[in-house]
Amino acid sequence: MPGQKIRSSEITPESEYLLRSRRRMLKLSGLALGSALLTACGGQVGGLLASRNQPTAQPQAQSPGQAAGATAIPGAPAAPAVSAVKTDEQGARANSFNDITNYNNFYEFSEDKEGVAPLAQGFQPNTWSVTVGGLVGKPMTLDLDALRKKYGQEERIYRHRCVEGWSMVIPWNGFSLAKLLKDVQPTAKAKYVRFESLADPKIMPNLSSPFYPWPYTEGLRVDEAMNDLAFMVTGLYGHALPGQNGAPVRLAVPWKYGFKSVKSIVKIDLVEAQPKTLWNTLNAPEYGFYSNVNPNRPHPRWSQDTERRIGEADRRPTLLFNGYDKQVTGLYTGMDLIANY
Ligand SMILES: Nc1nc2c(c(=O)[nH]1)N[C@H]1C(S)=C(S)[C@@H](COP(=O)(O)O)O[C@H]1N2
Ligand SMILES: [Mo]
Repeated sequence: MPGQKIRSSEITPESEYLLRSRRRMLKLSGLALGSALLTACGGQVGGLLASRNQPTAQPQAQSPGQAAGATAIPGAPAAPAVSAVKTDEQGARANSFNDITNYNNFYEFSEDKEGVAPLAQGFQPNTWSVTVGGLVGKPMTLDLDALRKKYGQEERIYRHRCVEGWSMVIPWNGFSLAKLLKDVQPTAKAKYVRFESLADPKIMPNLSSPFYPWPYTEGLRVDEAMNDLAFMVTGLYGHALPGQNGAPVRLAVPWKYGFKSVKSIVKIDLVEAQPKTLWNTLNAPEYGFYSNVNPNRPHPRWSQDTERRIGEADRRPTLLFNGYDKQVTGLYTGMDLIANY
């Protein structure tokens, strides 16, 4: 995709803080600096603040049929039903299929955003299933086909804001998480939902990294999870969800930073206590449990005031709750959003 490459070094990766502990470990183990381990976090600390506004090509308007390498969803309608929920920004154009599928954070594969897609080729998830259990009346295990048959597919065009300071507009296909949760009948004790990603070392090379408490886990409060915006994603641009975007099913929680939108989900549990999450376990001061998009609460190492929309030259202001305030402020009435970051 000539002219559309966005270098990973333009942003400050979430993995950046690991650099120091890696240096220490490498020193201890007597390995030379500059090894392949370090190049994964090639960006400089503060790279975001250096504001490299390099112009990139505008995303091409691309119909799903033109998307290279995309597979049709078996049994899915050619054009998924367009949602009654108007979630797209006025005048915003969705990012191209190429942008969305070649610039990815999926650390189980790689810490290099452009390195994920090649590694996730041939990722064949159709036989995987998702188990929903814990504090529920009716536990369920469903594979991708069963999920699609039971819950259908609608389109949601959502803004996606990564904590690293970049964003995209993505036309997802899927269904509201609330539909699935209602079906399993959470008990009165259930206060949180815990999500767990696939962790298969045969297909995910970076699971060998000792720096992460795999498997990738995330969590939401039950009322957040029941908000209609919380979306179970099974497709993209009318196609099966590519491996690099979190096949067979991933979450999209558009009012929170991207890392809350857990990929390749194999397990969903209703639980009583606030679940541990991968990023919060690694670095609690930087990555809180809530992680609502909030320009008023800087990340300890960079501002969250603005963002770079992939495909745009200039940074744009970041909005509270990523602009979804009308739909979600009710969830946080009376809560201090800085203390509960
Ligand atoms: N299992 C898992 N889920 C994950 C991640 C990951 O590394 N592993 N990265 C998160 C981050 S930081 C972001 S920004 C989004 C990226 O989603 P995308 O590649 O589809 O844009 O996925 C989130 N979900
Ligand atoms: Mo992210």
